[in-house]
Amino acid sequence: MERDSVVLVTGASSGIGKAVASRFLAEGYKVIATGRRFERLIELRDATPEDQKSNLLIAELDVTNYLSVAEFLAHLPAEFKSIQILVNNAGLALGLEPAYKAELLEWFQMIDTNIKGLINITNEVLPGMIERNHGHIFNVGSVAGTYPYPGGNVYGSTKAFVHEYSSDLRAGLANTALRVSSIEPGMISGTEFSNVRLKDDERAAKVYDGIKALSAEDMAETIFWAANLPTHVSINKLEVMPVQQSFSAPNFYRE
Ligand code: NDP
Ligand code: 8X3
Repeated sequence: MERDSVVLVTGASSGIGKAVASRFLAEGYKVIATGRRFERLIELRDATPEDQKSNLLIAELDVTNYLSVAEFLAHLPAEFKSIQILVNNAGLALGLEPAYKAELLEWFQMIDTNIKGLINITNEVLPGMIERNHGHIFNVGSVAGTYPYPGGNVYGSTKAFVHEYSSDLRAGLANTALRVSSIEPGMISGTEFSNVRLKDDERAAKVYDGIKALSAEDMAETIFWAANLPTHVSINKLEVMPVQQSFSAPNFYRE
């Protein structure tokens, strides 16, 4: 991608999205950084070096609100209109309870954000990419979409959707130059993921005890690398784990 390309990042107010925004800005890209917490986006802008600030557009955007997504994208300033890279990163897990104790409304919120939010944005950005026959869509999935675990419930299922949707999307774009990549990380520390999931900062911090997990910057580097591969190279799916994370065997209930 050319260094002045426009990158749209959802969920740029913290964690991976924020790191992705900063990574691309540092390389001279124009970045549209979005999220619900506008004050966090202002902090991102304040922390951005002066010479990069004019390349950053921050905007409050809830990906679950289809109408405001469409409205926002229809009224982008001219210099930010031609989005070449879309990083569908906004997402969340809520709860780790067994299914029979889970909150249905939390499940709805995960579906609305991780699935419907992701397709809301994609649907709006795609026509422009097709018109220009140029673009790269990154969907942030998770290893939770491949490997089930107790309490994964609807979160894992939404990430399985991200995995499959990325492939289906790419299949439909087969006669174009567009690329679609499902980026599927394992454990990442230093983001707000576990704080949001567990609603308990102390418990959230313990999740990472004794593990050198991935960082948001590791994922930003991965996405930056994939975006800058030669244009004939497509990373369809990429699973990334910390070395200290791996797989477990199926579980048996014995009489
Ligand atoms: P964070 O909680 O730090 O970041 C999540 C981001 O999503 C925030 O910027 C939040 O912004 C945004 N977001 C949530 N809901 C909405 C919404 N309705 N509209 C717009 N933005 C929204 O977590 P991470 O950085 O760790 O997570 C980023 C992505 O990576 C998620 O999709 C997550 O599932 C995935 N992931 C995380 C892993 C981890 O271990 N941390 C591992 C694998 C995948 P705001 O609240 O301001 O709207
Ligand atoms: C986040 C990784 O393993 O906590 O998607 O589900 S995990």
